[in-house]
Parts: sequence; structure tokens; C-alpha cells
Amino acid sequence: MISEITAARTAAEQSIAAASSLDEIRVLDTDLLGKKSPLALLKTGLGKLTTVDEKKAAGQALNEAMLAVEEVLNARRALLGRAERDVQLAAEALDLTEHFNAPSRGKAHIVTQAWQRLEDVFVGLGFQVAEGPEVETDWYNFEALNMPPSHPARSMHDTFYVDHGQPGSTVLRTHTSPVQIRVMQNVAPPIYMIMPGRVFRNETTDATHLAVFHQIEGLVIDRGITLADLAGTIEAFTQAFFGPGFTSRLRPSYFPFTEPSAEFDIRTPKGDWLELGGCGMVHPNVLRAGGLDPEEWSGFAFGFGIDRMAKERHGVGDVREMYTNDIRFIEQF
Ligand code: FA5
Repeated sequence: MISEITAARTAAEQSIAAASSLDEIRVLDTDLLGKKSPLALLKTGLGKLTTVDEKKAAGQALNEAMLAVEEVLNARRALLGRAERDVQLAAEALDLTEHFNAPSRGKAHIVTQAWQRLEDVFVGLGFQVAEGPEVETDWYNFEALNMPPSHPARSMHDTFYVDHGQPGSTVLRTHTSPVQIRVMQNVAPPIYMIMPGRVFRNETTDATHLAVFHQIEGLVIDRGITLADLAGTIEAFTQAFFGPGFTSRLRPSYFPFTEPSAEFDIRTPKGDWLELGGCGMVHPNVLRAGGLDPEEWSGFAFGFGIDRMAKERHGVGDVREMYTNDIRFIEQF
């Protein structure tokens, strides 16, 4: 009997070891441990044994054999279960690395880059940076800048009005010049400030015009400031920003908030002139609107377009290209 039990146990363990799937294990479970399994059949034969000792020894051997077979079966089931799960997981896995094999680093937009470099250069020349609100009152955007309601120069700024307060009293700022007034009201001179920011004009867009664009304003207020300081600052900036081969010039112009006023151009090493922005000596009415005494203080201001400057610097044909957000275009800068 004992030898039959041992043989049945060995055969059972061999067939378990040979099983290669959970389905096979399920079948073996019934075949090897069920009511009709060889070990169960041997158990029914225990009664035929004659001595108590024989029965005891065979019963014990049977119990051990069944426990051992069950243990081996469970271990094999666990092993095959893990293997099958691994195969399933591998089959269902999504390879998210496919498109990110060479992750590209993002970078600042071409206009942001120009803005940051402008700040760096002016800070290097001793200027501080200030910002003002994009939604302005008519007073800051026009009137304090020597443009009373009937002033013809207002028509040069196609203005977006905001439905707030008295009709026509609130605007999206058409330039960064209103920040000059806010700075004068809040900072005691001497003032050496730049004021970059977003501005808005109700204009039809084209290769050089946007309806939402960026300007950088400069304001210097001190004692005894002259046009020579303005020209010298523009020249120092031109060389620091564009490089030593570049020079600048001022051309007479008109702005209500400066007197005298000028446009400033830069000359490229090839000899081309590019128009950059406007400038001039701060008008006495503007100093007064800012709370300063024109007898005591004088100063200059300038303002130019950051988008157009980025366009020129990188040889972009059309300013609108910079805002199509086409990654193939943006990536180049
Ligand atoms: C002004 O806005 C004055 N506030 C500049 C100024 C400041 C003069 C201080 C004197 C003293 P103007 O409208 O010319 O000026 O605009 C200045 C610059 O903004 C232009 O030279 C141009 O570079 C840019 N700019 C003007 N309109 C647009 C537009 N629609 N799209 C893109 N850039 C523009």
C-alpha cells in the first residue's frame, strides 16, 4: 500500500510539474485530488487492510501525500498565474515613450526672448523695470499725456473702449506711455525706468501691424537732462543690444507728450536704416500731470515696438507669423 501511495504521489507531482497553463492545473486539481483521483481511491481501500498498524501507517502516508500534492499544485498555480499575468500586461501595455524618445525642451517665445533681452540690456545700463495696467483710464492713456479729448493725435490711436464707468472713460491702453505718469506719481526723481508691456490698437493686421502687440517705454527724469542724454542713451542701447557694428540716429517727429520729439532709427552694419520707435524730451504738461515741477525736473522718454524689433532681428517676413503658434516656426528661435 505504502509503495502504491508513494508511486501515486510521485506521478501526481510529475504531472503537476509538466503542466504549462492554469487550465491544465484546473483539470489536474480534479484528477489528482478529487473523489476519483488515485489517492482518493487508495483511501477507500484502507478498510481492506488487516492490522491497525498498517491502517495507521497507510492513512498517515495518504494524508501526507494529499497535502504534498495540494501544496505542489498551489505553488505551480501561483507560478503559472504570475507568468500568464506578465504576458497579458506585456500585451496590453501602451508604449508611451514612442513619441518622447528625444524629449525637446521648451523655450521662451521669440517676443518674450526679445522682451527679456531688452530688460537685461537696460538693467545693465542702470535702469529699473516697472509695469502698469493694461486696462487704463482715458486720463492716463491720453489726457495726462497732453492729448485732451479734442486732440487730433488721438485719431492716430485706434482705441478699444471698455464698457466700464462713463462711456469712453476706460480703454485698453494703446501704448505703454501711460505708465510714465504712474511712475512719476509713485517714484520720487531721479527716475531711470523702463516699462515693457502689452498694448492694444483697433487696427487691421498686416505684415507690420498687430492689434495686440508689445512696447517698451523708457523714462528718465533728473536735474539738467538734455537731448544729448537722450541721443547718448539710445546710442549706448543700440550698441549693447544689436552689437558694435550698429549705430543710431534721431529724426525730427511729433508726439504730443514730448517736445522736441524724434523717431529713432538704427543703422545695420550693411548700411540699412530701420525705424525703431519714438522719443523726445518729456513735455512740461506731462511732468505736471505726473506731479513734477518742470522748473526743477527735466527728462526724456522713448517707446518702441518689441514685436517689430524681434521681427527685424530674426528676419521674419510677417509679424503675424510669430502668433500662429506653429511649433515648426517657433522652434527656430
Ligand atoms: C507710440 O506709441 C509712443 N507712445 C512712443 C513714444 C514713447 C514716443 C515715448 C515718444 C516718447 P507709435 O504709435 O509710433 O508711438 O508706436 C511706437 C512703436 O510701436 C512703433 O515704432 C512700432 O514699432 C510699434 N507699433 C505701433 N503700432 C504697431 C502695430 N499695430 N503692430 C506692431 N507694432 C506697432
